[in-house]
Amino acid sequence: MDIIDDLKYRGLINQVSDEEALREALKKPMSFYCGFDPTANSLHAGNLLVIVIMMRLQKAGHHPIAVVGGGTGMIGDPSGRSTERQLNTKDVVSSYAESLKNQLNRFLHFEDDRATFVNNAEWLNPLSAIEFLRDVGKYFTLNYMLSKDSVQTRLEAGISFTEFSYMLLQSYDFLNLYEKNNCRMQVGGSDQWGNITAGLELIRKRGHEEQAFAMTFPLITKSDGTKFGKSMGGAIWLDPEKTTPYEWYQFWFNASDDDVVNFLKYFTFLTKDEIEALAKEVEEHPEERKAQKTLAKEMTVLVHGEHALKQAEHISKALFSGEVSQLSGEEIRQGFRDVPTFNAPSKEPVKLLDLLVDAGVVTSKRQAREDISNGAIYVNGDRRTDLNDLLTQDDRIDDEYLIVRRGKKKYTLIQF
Ligand code: 383
Repeated sequence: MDIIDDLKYRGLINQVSDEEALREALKKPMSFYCGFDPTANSLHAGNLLVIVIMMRLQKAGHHPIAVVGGGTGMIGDPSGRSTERQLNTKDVVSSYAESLKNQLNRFLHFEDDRATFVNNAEWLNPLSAIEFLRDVGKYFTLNYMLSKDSVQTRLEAGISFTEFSYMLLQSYDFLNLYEKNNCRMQVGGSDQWGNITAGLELIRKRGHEEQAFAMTFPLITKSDGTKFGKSMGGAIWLDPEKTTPYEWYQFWFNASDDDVVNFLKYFTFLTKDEIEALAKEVEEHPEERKAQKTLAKEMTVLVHGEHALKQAEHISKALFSGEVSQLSGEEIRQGFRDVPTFNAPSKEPVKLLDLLVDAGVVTSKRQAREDISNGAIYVNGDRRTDLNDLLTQDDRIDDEYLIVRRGKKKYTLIQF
């Protein structure tokens, strides 16, 4: 399969500017780029698809140019948004840009000049308004700019001149990379089609004859209609401080049977045969969740590495079986991030009965007695039925935690 056929099999192509010519051009190594604006201190699951596509193209012998938008991030892309963005300060944008750079570094091979990293602040920040209006603005008609979706959808609610101009900056990037880095293609999500084709327009109008290309990927949709890449707590981030590797693992593990095969196609490097075997498993033994397990595994190794995968699997198993005593402190912090935490006020031995009330596990001593007698209370995975049970420092896991569970799922973490 050539790269275009592979991308097509995976359902990854939304639009291509000239498919036949592109197929031909991709027979030789090609430099291509994708841009990422520093709008937060981390990339998120929504950016990952493009990153994986850049990896696929690199594996196929092409040269990725990863662009961080230190310049464009000062302006704000209106594409795919119904409201004006809040501008960030220069310091914030450049610190975000630094974080994105570090994250992007992990996915592409930069050694031996096999990939390039650039920040568009390099050429956009020194550009004067006069130069910009003469060398870029002059090549675009208002009519052309107004016809773009990103502008059309904002005509009613209003769009600032700043965001309106964004497409010209992205076009200028493409031109600049075409001229200086021999870049012949820009890729991005389907929200970027308007900006990318504006770049093609500029390259053509500036008299360049060698063809440049645009390729976009579909927006990921989920079978239940909810937005991809969001969980109840908000966006799913690549930064382990924002979304722990365990949460990341769970996010993929929870893919529905209707979505999981598509996600395997989009995001993993499994072959067609491997994916089809897993699709069969979904049909025949959905309860085993083999496809989900594979997806979660692949995605966790890709973003967080083998060690993080081992931990995530360990945490998932422990939480599923209730046998939490083998967890390390670090695993507990990951797996119990959303769980209420109570700091014991002293290191002295404490009666379980009192602790349950103090930590807010139950609302009254009477309830605590009832729960203990009924066998509904577990400490570190062990059922505790003794009303006089005393907990000491020796009961702690990893010298730090007691994990109290009431009933099937209600956990409280106690630092003791
Ligand atoms: C900046 C300068 C360029 C080329 C592109 C850019 C960024 C672009 C943009 N992209 C999104 C972002 O940064 O805003 N104007 O969050 C997202 N991308 C990728 C992909 C996606 C897009 O980073 O569809 C999702 O991740 O294109 O929304 O010269």
